This record gives sequence, structure tokens and C-alpha cells, in this order.
Amino acid sequence: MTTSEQLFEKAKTLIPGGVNSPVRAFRAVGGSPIFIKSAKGPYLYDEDGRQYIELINSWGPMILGHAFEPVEKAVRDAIQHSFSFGAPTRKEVEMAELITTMVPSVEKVRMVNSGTEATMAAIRVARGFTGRDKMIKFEGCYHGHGDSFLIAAGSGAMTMGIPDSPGVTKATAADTLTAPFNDLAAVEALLDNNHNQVAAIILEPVVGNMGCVLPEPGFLEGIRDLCDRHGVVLIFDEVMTGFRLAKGGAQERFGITPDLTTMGKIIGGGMPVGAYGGRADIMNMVSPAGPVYQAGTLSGNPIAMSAGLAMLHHLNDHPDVYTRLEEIGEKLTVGFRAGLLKAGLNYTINHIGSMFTLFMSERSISNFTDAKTCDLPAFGRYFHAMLDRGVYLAPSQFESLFMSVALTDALIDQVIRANEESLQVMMNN
Ligand code: KE4
Repeated sequence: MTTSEQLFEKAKTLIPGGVNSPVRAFRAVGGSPIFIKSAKGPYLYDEDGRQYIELINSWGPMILGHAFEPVEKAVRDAIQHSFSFGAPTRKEVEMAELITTMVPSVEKVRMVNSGTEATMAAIRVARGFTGRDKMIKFEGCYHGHGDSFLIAAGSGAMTMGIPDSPGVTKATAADTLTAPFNDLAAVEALLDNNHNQVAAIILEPVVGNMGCVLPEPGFLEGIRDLCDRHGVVLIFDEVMTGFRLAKGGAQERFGITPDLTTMGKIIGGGMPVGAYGGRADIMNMVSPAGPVYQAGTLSGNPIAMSAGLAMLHHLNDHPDVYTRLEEIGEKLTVGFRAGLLKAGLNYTINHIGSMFTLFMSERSISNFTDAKTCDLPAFGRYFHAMLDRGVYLAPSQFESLFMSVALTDALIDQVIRANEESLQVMMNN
């Protein structure tokens, strides 16, 4: 047994499923998860010393590569002054100022500790602001594990085959309406049939959680218009896309202004950080400025703020990072498409910037129903073939890949070769 396998056997006796987040368990791809010991730049190193080229980057945060020196130095400097005060600090003001500069639609922002906290708070504020109870989300989108969102949820919930989780009450579920992604008519029908009852529409402007799925032309504009016409708060869940698809996230790239934005992942530089923010008239509803309660012992934690500030300042000051991320995404997907052609496969790749997914399906993938046509056993064979060739992908078909700027052209070529070989392995078994 490898050290990872030994650790997993012990972990399963102590932790549900042996992991602290379901998608890590390799349930969707089979086999035993790799236990990571360290990482540097584009590489992960497991407990047995094996090296992997990283195409997940902790599900997005490590956009500058692992152990990025300015972030590490910021944390080393910060820990000299204790870890947590539970009192306001200068760094939180600096973080709020930087976020509102990078994401202009965010006039006021509240720091929390995860993307889940951010979306839970954002929907509560929208309900408090409008006095309405219902919300609309899209099938296959994932917004964290808050009860309201575990309805037709993507990511790990979809991977585990439980998009509607037990434990969510019928009353809660009744206030969550769902529509297919990219289906404006379905959203309009929900709004008409629930007149003046919908507080918010929340969506991933580019979906990562059913695999990478892009908004069709006019979709985001149409949602914005429907929200305006029905007095509904538009929430962009940019936990994945924020600070990745552009300095200002998907809303900058697509030129759509949401009312609220939820953030996570990159914002913490790898530390546990989330945030929600947007229009001042809405955010002024949040306690203690207003009556909508939300709180957190470690919100704005000085160590996490130090890491997040170092990362966001680097992204804000180095636009060449985004140029390189576009290049990397383009080179990889051109190479992967060439690999599919060579293998005689007509599978779908959805790609934008430094996010992409190879779907084991010949269908164009623009919603949950399309994504579910994928050949999951084939994906499992492909995943392990890539792992055997030292390339670490998301252990689920229903996840996007996330590039970091640490990927060199030589490594891109190596990943492209591994893809060609792995497609053959997938087809021959
Ligand atoms: P966290 O609570 O995991 O920090 O964020 C929840 C969340 C909210 N919104 C979006 C768009 C997200 O993608 C996420 C979390 N993403 C998953 C990856 N699909 C986290 C990985 C995991 O669950 O282990």
C-alpha cells in the first residue's frame, strides 16, 4: 500500500468518507485519493514523494502557483503579531478598499470565512432588503452547502448523485426555485408564476460546478433585465470566477453589473476567506448598520487578510498575469482539441480564460441535462491515466479545471502529451 492509501484507510475510521470535503474522496473516479504533503509553483507532491503537474490549484485559489513568495512573506510577517484579535484591524479596511477598487459594483463589502458563508449571507440580505422569501438558482450551479442552495446543486453534490440533499427541510426547499442554465424563458415563467415573491436570482456567471459551462450570448443581459423589471436582486456568485476571469471577475469580462457579488478562493490567497458585497443601499441592511444579522469570530482574520491582500495586490498591479492566463488556457485547449482529433473523438471542451473542462460527451454542454450525458466511467479511466502520467485533474467530471501562471510552455506541452496518451488508455480499456 502507498502512504496515501494507508492514510486514507485510517482517515475513513475517523472522518466521514475519510475526507473533509466530499469531492476529494475520488468516489467519482474510483481508487484511493492522493494525500498531498507539499506544493511549489505548478507542482503537487504526495506523501510518497510523487510529483504532479497541478490543474486544480486548490479549486481556484492558487492562481499564482503554490507557495508564491509575496503571499508567503506576508503571512510570515503577520504571524509575528499573533493570529486573531476578534477586533477591527487596519488590514480589513485595506482589503475592503482594494476589493471595491477591483470590483466597482461592490460599493460595500463584508468579509466572511468561506464561499458558503458568503452566499448564505447574500441571500439573507436580499430577502431582508426586498421582504420577499423565494430565490431562483440554476440546475447544476453550486453555491456552497447552505440549505437553500442544496437543491439541484452541482459540484460535489452532483458528483455524489445527491443534488438534493437529505436534511434540507421541505419548507426551505419550497423557497428555492430552479431553472435550467441558459434558459431565460424558464426564469421569466418562474418570475411570472411567483409574482413579487422572488427576492433574488443567484448564478455562477460562468458555471464551474457542472464542469465549465458558459453563458450563451444574451443570457446574462437577459437575467439582468428580468431582475430590473421584477425588482429582484441579482447575485453573481463569483467565488470561482472572481479575480480569475479578469481582475474584476466575470462581471468585468461580460460587462454585466450585479447588485451583489459573492467571493471566495483567490480572495484569501489560499487561506479561509469569503466575502459578499455590492450596492451600498443593500449592504447597509447588514448588521450593525441594518437589521439583517450576520457575524463571524474569524471574519477578517489578520493572517488571512495578509495572504489575501498580498495576492490581490499582485493581481491588481500585474495585468500581465491575466494575459498569461489567457495564453495558457488557449495553448492547453488547442492542444487538447488536437488530441481529441487525433483520437477520433468528438468530445466537447468548454473553455474561457484559465478555466476549461473536457466533457466525455459529444453533446454541446450548456446546462445540467447536457452535462449528465457524459460517460462517467470513461472519465474515471481518463482521470487515472492522467494521474499515472503525473497530471492532477479534478477528480470529477462535474468540475472545471483552473490554471495558474506557474504553468510553463514546456509543462503545457507535457500535459498535452499526457492527454493524448490518456485518451488512448481511456478508449482501450
Ligand atoms: P466554499 O464554502 O467551499 O469556500 O465555497 C462554496 C462555493 C460557492 N460558490 C461557488 C461558485 C463555488 O464553486 C464554491 C465551492 N467550490 C467547490 C469546487 N467546485 C469547492 C470544492 C469542494 O467542495 O471541496
